[in-house]
Amino acid sequence: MDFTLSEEQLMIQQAAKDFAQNELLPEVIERDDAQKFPAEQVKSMGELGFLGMMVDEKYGGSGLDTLSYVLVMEELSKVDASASVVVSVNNSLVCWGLETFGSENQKQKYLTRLASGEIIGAFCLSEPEAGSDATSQKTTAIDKGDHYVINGTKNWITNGGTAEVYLVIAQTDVEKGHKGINALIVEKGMEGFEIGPKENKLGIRGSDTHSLLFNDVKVPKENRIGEDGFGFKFAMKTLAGGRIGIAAQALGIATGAYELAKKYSKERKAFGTEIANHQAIAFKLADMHTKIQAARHLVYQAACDKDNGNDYTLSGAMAKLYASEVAMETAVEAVQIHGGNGFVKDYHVERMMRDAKITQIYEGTSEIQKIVISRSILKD
Ligand code: COS
Repeated sequence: MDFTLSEEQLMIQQAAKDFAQNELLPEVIERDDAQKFPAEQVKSMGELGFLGMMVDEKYGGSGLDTLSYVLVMEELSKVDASASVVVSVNNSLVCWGLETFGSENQKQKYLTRLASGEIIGAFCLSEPEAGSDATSQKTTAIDKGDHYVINGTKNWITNGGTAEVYLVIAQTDVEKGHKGINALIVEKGMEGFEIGPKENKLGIRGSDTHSLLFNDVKVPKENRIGEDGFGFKFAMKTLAGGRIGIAAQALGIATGAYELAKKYSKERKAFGTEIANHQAIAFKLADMHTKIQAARHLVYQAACDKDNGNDYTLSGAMAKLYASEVAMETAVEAVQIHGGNGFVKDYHVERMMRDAKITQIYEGTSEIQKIVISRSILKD
C-alpha cells in the first residue's frame, strides 16, 4: 500500500488548506454562535471546484479521484466542519448518485449545475422513525402514471433550506418492502413541498439542517432515478461512498484538534515548564497522533478502493467507524489539554468536540457501521 500523493493531489491539498485558513477560519466562531450558513464560502468552494470534485468535466465537475476529495475534506474539516459537510453531501450523496445512476437528461438538467456549485443539493432518506432502520420509509411516492405524488416528512436534512435539488427516498409499493422504494428528484418550489424549521444543533451549527414536508407533491416520472424500485439500493450504494466523505471529515476534525493541542502544549507553562514536557500531556499527544495516523490509513484505503474499482462498503464503514471514534476522543483530549481555555470558544477545540459527535451519528451511526462490517466479514 502506497499512499504517496501525486503532485496534483499535493496541489489540491494545499489549495484546500489555504482556503480553510484564509476563508473559513476568520469567522468560524461567529458562524457557529449564530448558526450562520457559510453561504459566501460555499460559493467560493464551488468556484474552486470543490463541490463536484469527482464528477466528469463534461458535466461541470473537476474530474478528480476520491483520494483528492478526501484530502480536501480533511483540510476543510480541520477548520470548519459545518462548511465541509456541505462539500461531503453535495459530492458523495448528490453528485455521485446522479452521475452514477441518473439518466442523461437528469445529468444535463441537474448534475451540471450541482457539480459546478451553481446550486447545492440535499439527500433525503431519514425520517422521524426511519433513520437507522432505513427500509421503514413512511414517506410515500404513489405512482399516478406519468408522475408520482409524494406525501410525508423527512428529518435532519443537511442543506435542507439552502438546496435547490433534493433526492428524496420514498415508498411506492409497501407490499414489495425495500424493493418498492424509489428515489425521486424534487426541486425547491414544487407545489406542496415545504421546508420545515431549522434545527438548533449541538454541533456543525453553521450547517443548515431542516425537516422537510411533502404534501401531495407532484413529481414527473422522468425525475425517478433508475428503474422502478431501485430507490433503496440507490440510497445504500450512495451512502457507502458518503461514509468515506464523513470519515475524512472526522479525520480532519481529529487532526485539527490535535494540531491545536500540540501547539498549545508547547506554549502554556505549568510547574515551571511547557506542559508538553509533562508526560501526562506528552502521552496524550502520542496517543492522539498514533490513532489519527491509523484512521488516516483506513480513510485513504477506502478512497483507494473506490478509485481502483474495488468494493468499498466494508473499508468505508471501517474508516467511518474508526475515524469518528478518533475524532470524538481526540477532540475531548484536546479540550483537556487546553484546560480552562479549552472550555472557552476562542480556542476552537470546544467547537471541534461538539462537531465531532455528529460523525458518529450521520450517514449511519457507529452501530450501523458495525452491522455493515460484521455482515461483511461473516458472509464467507
Ligand atoms: N450496497 C448495495 N446494496 C445494499 C447495500 C449496499 N451497501 N446494503 C444493503 N443493500 C441491499 C441488500 O443487498 C438488500 O437487497 P436484496 O434484498 O436484493 O439482497 C437490500 O439492500 C436490503 O438490505 P438488508 O436486508 O441488509 O436491509 P436491512 O433492513 O437489514 O438494513 C442496513 C441494512 C442496516 C445496513 C441499512 O438499513 C442501513 O444502512 N441503515 C442506515 C441508513 C443510514 O445510513 N441512515 C442515515 C441517514 S442518511 S444521513
